Amino acid sequence: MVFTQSYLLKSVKKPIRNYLRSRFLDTLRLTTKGGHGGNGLPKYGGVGGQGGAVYFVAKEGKSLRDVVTKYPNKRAVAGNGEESSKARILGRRGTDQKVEVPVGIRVLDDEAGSITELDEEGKTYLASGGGSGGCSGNSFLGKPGQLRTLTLDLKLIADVGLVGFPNAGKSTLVKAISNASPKIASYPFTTIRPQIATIEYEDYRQITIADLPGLIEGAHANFGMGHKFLKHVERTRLLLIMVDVFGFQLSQQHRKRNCLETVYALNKELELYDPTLLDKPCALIINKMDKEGAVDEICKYERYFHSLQDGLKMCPEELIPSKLLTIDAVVPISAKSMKEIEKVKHEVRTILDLKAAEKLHMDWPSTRVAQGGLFHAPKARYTKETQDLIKVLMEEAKLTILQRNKINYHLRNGEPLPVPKEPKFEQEYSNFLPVAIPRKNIKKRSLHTIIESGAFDVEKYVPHKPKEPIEKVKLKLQEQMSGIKMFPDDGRRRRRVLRSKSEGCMDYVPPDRASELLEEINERVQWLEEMEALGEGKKHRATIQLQIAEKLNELKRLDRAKSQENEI
Ligand SMILES: Nc1nc2c(ncn2[C@@H]2O[C@H](COP(=O)(O)OP(=O)(O)OP(=O)(O)O)[C@@H](O)[C@H]2O)c(=O)[nH]1
Ligand SMILES: [Mg+2]
Repeated sequence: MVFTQSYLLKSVKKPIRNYLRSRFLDTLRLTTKGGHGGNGLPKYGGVGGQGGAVYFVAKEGKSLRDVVTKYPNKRAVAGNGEESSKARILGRRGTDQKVEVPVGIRVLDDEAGSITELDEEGKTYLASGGGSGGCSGNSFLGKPGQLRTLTLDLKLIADVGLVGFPNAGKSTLVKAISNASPKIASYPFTTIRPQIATIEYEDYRQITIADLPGLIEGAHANFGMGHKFLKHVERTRLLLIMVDVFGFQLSQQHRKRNCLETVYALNKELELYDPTLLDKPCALIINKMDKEGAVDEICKYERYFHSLQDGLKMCPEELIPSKLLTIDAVVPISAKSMKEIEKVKHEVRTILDLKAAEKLHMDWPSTRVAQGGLFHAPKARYTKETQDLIKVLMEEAKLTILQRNKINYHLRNGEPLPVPKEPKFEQEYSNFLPVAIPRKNIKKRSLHTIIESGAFDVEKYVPHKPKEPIEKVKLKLQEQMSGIKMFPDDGRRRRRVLRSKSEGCMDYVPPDRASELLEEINERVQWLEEMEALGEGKKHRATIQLQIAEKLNELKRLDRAKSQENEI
C-alpha cells in the first residue's frame, strides 16, 4: 500500500514535458539590505562606521541564473559599520555588496515601477544605502540600512529579433547564419528560451540575433508561450518575421493559416503586445522554399507581402490588425538547405545600416561622412611600409598638392591607386580650339542647286602615265638647254610642241653655246678685275681662273667638234 502510494506520488511529481523546464530566467525578485551603522562611543565621542551599501552593477556575460546561484536566498545584504572603540574611535565603514547583473536589466520597484535600466556594461545602481554610524547627533546609536525588494527584469539586447510561429524554421536559420547551435526539431516550441547568437561577416562586422520561442495566435491571451518573451524584441533594431511558405496549423483542432495569414496573425500579436514594435524596420523571411509546390504557393501571395494593405481583403476578420507592419524586404529561403542564406545576412546588414544612417540624417552611401569607419569601410588595407613607400615616391615625383590629396584619398579608402591619365587634347586645350561661328543668314541650298554645282559628279578615270626614267629626262633637259644633241636619235620623228602665240610662247631656238661660253668667260674676267681693284682679288682669283680654264677647254672641244663636222 505504502509502496503504491509513494509510486503514485512520484509519478505525479514527474514533469510531463521535461524539455519545458527552462533554466532561463528573465525576472528575479531580490531583497537588498544596506548594512547597519556602527554605534558610537559616548565616553570618547567616538563615531560608529557607516553601514555598507548594496549596488547593482551591469556586467557582460552574467545571467540572472548567476545572481540566484550567488544569492540562493535572493537577499543581498551589505556589511555593517564598525562600532567605535577605544582602539578605533572612528569605526570602519561596512563592506559594500556589489551584485553583478546582466546587461539589459530593468530595475523595478513595487511602488515606483521602473526605476532604472542597466543597459550598458559597468552601469551601476544604488539599491540600498547603508545606515549612518552612531554619533552625538543620534545618541551614538547606529541606524539600520535601507531594506528594499526590487525586481530585476531582463530584456535581451540584440540587433535583430526573430519572430515567427513555431516550426517556421527560426532556429534552423539561426544555426545557418551564426555561430550558435540551437535545438531544432519538428515539434512546436522546440525553442523554449530566448537565445542570442552572433552573425559574423567577412569584414568582422558582428550583428546579434535573438532566436525567440514561437508565438501563436492568441499569445496575448497567454496561449502557447504567451507574450512573455516578446519583451526581448523591444530593444532590437530590426524585426525578422519568419513564416513557413505553407503556413501554420498548431493541431487538427486549430484552423490552418496560409503564409499570408500567418503574417497578419504575427502582426496582430505584436500589435497587441506593444503597437510601437510595428514601427521597427522589418524583413519578411519565407522559409521552406525547397518543398514541393512552394513556388506556386508563394506566387499566390507574393504581391501582398510588399503591401499588406492590399492583402487585407484576403485576411480573416479575426486576424486583421489595426496597424500594419512595413516590410522592408521579402526574402524567400530554404534554411535547411542553406539557400539564400547570404541574402538574409546581406539584407539584415543593409537595413540596419540604412536605418542607422537615417537616424543620423545622413545620405547613403554618405558623401558627407569622412572616409573610413562604419559607413566607409576600406576595401583593402595598404601596409604601413607600402604607405610610407608611396609617400616617398610622391615626394620624389614632386606631385602637386591636388595629386597628393587624390592619392591619399585612395590610400585611406583602400582603393587601387589612380592611374595617371594622358591629358586629352580636346579636354586640356578646348579653350584654345577655333570655334566655328555659324554664318548669319545662311540659306539652305535646294537639291537642284547642289546637283548643278557638280557636287554629285563622279570623277572620270584617267589612266596613270608611266614615268620616263630619270636619266633619260635629265639628258633631254640638257639637250634642250645646251642646244647640243646629246640624246641619240631613235629614228622616229619628234613632234615639235608648238605653243600658240596667245599663250605668249615663241618657237624654241637653241642658243649658241660657243658665244654663251665666251660671254661667261668675259663676265668672270670683268668681275675678277673689279675685285682686284677693290683689293679682294686674292681671295677669288684661283676659283675664277679655274672656272675660266674649264670654260676655255669646253670652247676648244666645241671648236674641234665643229671643224670635224665641216670636214665631213
Ligand atoms: N523542408 C524544410 N524543412 C525545414 C526548413 N527549415 C527548417 N525545417 C524543419 O522545420 C522543423 C522546425 O525547425 P526549427 O528550426 O526547430 O523551427 P523553429 O521555428 O525554431 O521552431 P520553434 O523553436 O518550435 O519555434 C525542423 O524539423 C526543421 O528541420 C527548410 O528550409 N526546409
Ligand atoms: Mg526554435
